Amino acid sequence: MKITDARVVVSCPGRNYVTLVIETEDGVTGVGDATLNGRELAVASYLEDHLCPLLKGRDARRIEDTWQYLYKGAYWRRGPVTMTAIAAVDVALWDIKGKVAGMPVYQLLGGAAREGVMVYGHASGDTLDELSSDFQAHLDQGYKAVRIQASVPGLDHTYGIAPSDGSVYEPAGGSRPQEDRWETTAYIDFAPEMFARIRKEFGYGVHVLHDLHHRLTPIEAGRIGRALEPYRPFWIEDPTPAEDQSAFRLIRQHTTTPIAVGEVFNSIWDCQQLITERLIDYIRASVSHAGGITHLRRIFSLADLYGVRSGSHGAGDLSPASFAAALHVDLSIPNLGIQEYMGHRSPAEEVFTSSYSVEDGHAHPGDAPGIGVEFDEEAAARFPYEPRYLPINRRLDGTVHDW
Ligand code: EZ4
Ligand code: CO
Repeated sequence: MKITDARVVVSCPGRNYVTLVIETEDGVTGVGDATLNGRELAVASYLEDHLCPLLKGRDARRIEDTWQYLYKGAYWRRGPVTMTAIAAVDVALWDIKGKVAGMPVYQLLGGAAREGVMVYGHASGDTLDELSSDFQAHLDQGYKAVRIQASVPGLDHTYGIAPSDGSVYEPAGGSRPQEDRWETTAYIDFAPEMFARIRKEFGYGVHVLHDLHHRLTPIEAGRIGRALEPYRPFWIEDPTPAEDQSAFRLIRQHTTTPIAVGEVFNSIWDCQQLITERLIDYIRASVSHAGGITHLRRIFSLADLYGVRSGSHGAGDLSPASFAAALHVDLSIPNLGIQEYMGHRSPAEEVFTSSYSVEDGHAHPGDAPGIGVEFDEEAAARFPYEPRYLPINRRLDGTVHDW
């Protein structure tokens, strides 16, 4: 079954998405997400200029061989651009395989290991009162797990606060990066206050998560983890810059608060030490940034050996094609932890039609053959690419800090 065409569509239905479309000689089409927030065109070029010419004429059925051919064949290993491009090819090929078999991809991965995939939504607010009413709104929608973020008093532009118009949080914007402020001293006592408020009001029957977005030193992270222990977070996410794997030994010495890391990871090598030394509890690698279904399953299998569970990234910058692919993996692996779910900004639904559903705090990929997402290229053409950057962070004295 020869691949006859592979093309890349860059569009902005609510935010920028890069979508790979692969077509076979018998007219079956597969889609994969190649979006890398703020660096979209680099992946588009990697695919268009380097991978698409190699795909034409290959056998679409040979997923593993194509993965190895593109990974080992590049010689230059790993990296977000390469691994996002390979992921898009991999997901598009799984989509084709499912459509040809007449089965949803999760059936090809071994079938459902559970009824549904627990997801967490995002509650946020400029004040703790606003956070609390957003938290209640999530409970009303059926969420069993909710991430909490609130503006830190004294700091401009705290990470993770959704706009008041109700649209999905999206940090990228502007033709130059917005500049945020960070100072750990302003934050370190605020986080326990925020958790105390939520637990006091809503009790312990709901999972509560929090994202530190790579901003602390290891010893600060140890302190925060310990201070939050009485409020039993489901996890604290990305406490320190995640490329320094050995830093997590220090955090582990100080706290039993579960740790989730890995949304910026793109290969198993980024988390080998974190997993095998049991330095984390949840691995947040995603289908679209970590080499597709083929490679993510390898990461989750390694994690399973060490009691580490999955907790895949699922922000709005991962397109419906990635979210759907994630659900097929989540439904079929033995060690699901939780799946992030933010939804997508309108008018993404005019471009992507999806078979997945989210109900009562649990998601299901649906039973459409393939990944269950149809991509409308004509609709996408109505929403041209808009250059946007992720923010940068500065400390109060002006030093550039991790965002
Ligand atoms: O900042 O996806 O847990 N979710 C996150 C996200 C990331 C964005 C970056 O593109 O940390 O909001
Ligand atoms: Co995060």
